[in-house]
Amino acid sequence: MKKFAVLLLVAVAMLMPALASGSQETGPIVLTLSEVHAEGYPTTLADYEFARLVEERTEGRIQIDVYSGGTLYGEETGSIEALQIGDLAFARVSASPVASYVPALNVIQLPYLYRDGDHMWQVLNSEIGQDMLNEIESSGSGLVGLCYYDAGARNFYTTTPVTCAADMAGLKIRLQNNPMMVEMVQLLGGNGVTGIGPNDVYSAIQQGTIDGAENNWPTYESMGDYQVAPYFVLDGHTRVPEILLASKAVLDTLDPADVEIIKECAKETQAYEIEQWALREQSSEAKVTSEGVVVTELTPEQLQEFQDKMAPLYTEYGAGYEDLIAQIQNMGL
Ligand code: BDP
Repeated sequence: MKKFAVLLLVAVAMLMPALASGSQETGPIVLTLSEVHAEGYPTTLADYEFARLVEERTEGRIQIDVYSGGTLYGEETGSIEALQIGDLAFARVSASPVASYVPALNVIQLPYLYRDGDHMWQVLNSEIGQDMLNEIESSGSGLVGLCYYDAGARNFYTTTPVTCAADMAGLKIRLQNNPMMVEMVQLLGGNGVTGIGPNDVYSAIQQGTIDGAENNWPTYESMGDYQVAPYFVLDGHTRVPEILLASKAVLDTLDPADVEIIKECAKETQAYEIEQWALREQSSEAKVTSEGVVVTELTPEQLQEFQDKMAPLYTEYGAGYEDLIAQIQNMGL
């Protein structure tokens, strides 16, 4: 007993200097942010801007390291699950896979919900969008929604021409990990394929595992998918905002004042990303069309066909949110 107490004292005495010097020389808290997009992509630029602001405002107490190109997690569901258990601090993801953890998010990404980008931003910047963001945190998902970013409109692109909704029949289309999106393609008579990260879509098309996918101009261009699936139909089925997520478990370990700074900095990067987005959307469209992509524009009747076929999603995924959907649809009218 005596011997043990002495040993304990010795151990504590040996540890003391280490602890003391550790606290004196403590460097910044280093947090990791996962991003599937490449360097220079609008969301990646916004991630770095977020990291820069946080480092500046916390006077170097918090450093955020951005890992782009899906090097940490090739699939956003992987990063979301890492956030939930506190293995990762931040992930910039699409709202689409987040809906599997926070189902209410499907409401703000229903097909043909918004008239255009301005309408979407009006909704996201209103109480509706902010309530949705808060819902992520209060849902018990272990996730914290920091802000939204723009991701334009999503369109189908394929290895064979699609000129109307009927042409989608039988096509294998890669989708984000979201059952609502899988059903959307099924309603068109196609087969939705999930489990392929955005950086692997190109090779899946090349190998014939899928006949196409769907995305916005910048991702279509940046991932190189246009080289293997050159038919792009402007059906604009969804506008799915991006979300910058944080891990609740990680935020809980920080000084609450620093958490406030993090939240404030994230919000500030939204305008920056929207600016970068507008530029990249234009340049990506110009690039792929100059490189031989066949763009199909739809007549209002043809567009209506896509819309009609997808309408059952409103009943299924909008159940319980009828008033909210009507409020969104009427906003700005
Ligand atoms: C892009 C989003 C990205 C998604 C990707 C996808 O920016 O977050 O992961 O689509 O389809 O538009 O997986």
